[in-house]
Amino acid sequence: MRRIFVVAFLVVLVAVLVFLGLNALGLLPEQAAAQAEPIDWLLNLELMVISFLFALIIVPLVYSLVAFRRKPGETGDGEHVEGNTRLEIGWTVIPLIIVLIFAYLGAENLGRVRRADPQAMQVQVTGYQWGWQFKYPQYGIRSQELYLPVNEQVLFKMESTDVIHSFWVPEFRVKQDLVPGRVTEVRITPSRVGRYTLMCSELCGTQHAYMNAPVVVVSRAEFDAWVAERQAAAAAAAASGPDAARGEEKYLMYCKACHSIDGSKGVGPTWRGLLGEQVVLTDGTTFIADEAYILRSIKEPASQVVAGYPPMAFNAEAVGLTDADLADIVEFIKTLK
Ligand code: HEC
Ligand SMILES: [Cu+2]
Repeated sequence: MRRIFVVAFLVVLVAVLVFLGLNALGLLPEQAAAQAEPIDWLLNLELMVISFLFALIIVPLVYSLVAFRRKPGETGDGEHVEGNTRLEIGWTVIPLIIVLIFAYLGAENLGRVRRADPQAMQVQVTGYQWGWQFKYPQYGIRSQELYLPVNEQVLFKMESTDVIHSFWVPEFRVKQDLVPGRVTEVRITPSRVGRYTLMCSELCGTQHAYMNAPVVVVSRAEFDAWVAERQAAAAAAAASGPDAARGEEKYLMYCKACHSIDGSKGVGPTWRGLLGEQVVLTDGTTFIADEAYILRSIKEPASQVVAGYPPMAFNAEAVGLTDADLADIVEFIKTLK
């Protein structure tokens, strides 16, 4: 009897210490979305149960090793034990009940995380190798930075132009895959003003590790000011003609992963000296690269594949590049002698 009390006391003590230890590790980044609360609550509960189960197994095991070890001179066999029906029913039924409780809590929790606000602002997310593009259909703007107003639910509609990517801001907790050929959704209500990082969390090729985008959560007033600024910039860009400096910005955002401008070979051919250069296609045709060829290469990459390369796996239209953007890029390519 005394032994049982000692073991029970040690189980509780070790469980509490393990739980405090796990908490002290600081496993989670700060909470910055309403959806993070129920998720963290459930995780915390699971950590408690895990700590207790750990203690329940390890403490009696270690205690038995020490308390019941062979005494000097003892040579006989141990006592023969033939099953224990009550114990076996107990250790089947109790875990079953715990698992069922967690199934219920998990489902209830998922319901809270998915709760939809019909007023939610929509943002269209496009993931591509290797970057992110955000469109705000309500405001007619697009951006490489994800600006969000605080305390308002956002409905993300997500598409991939190539392979599977995954949308994840650790501070928001929820994570959703982008799957080519369909639209996936996730709802997030940012709850804390600040700067975060969106990262792709599905291995998607050589530049996967750099497939990040800044996330900026601001007040509604600041968000509106940002929208107005983006709209004005887009209008100004449309009014002026093609511009090499803007083209360079777009190159850095969309094309740099595969095309160098210093003559080195990447996933795709370098752009240095591209205009006026002799091009050899996979079907053997050769010609001198002009503006029309460059534009066609971007818009219909499969129609003319440069010899020695795979077809370009990049869809300019899908990531939201307009004809004006492409004209800027061609203007930039012209400067690369
Ligand atoms: C995922 C990698 C990748 C990205 C991103 C990419 N390209 Fe390409 N690109 C290629 C490959 C591979 C080729 C060669 C095969 C072909 O011609 O289709 C190519 C070929 C080209 C060519 C023809 C080049 C030549 O030497 O004849 C042009 C022009 C071009 N890309 C423009 C662009 C522009 C503009 C962007 C950004 C808006 C871009 N590409 C983004 C991979 C990429
Ligand atoms: Cu990715």
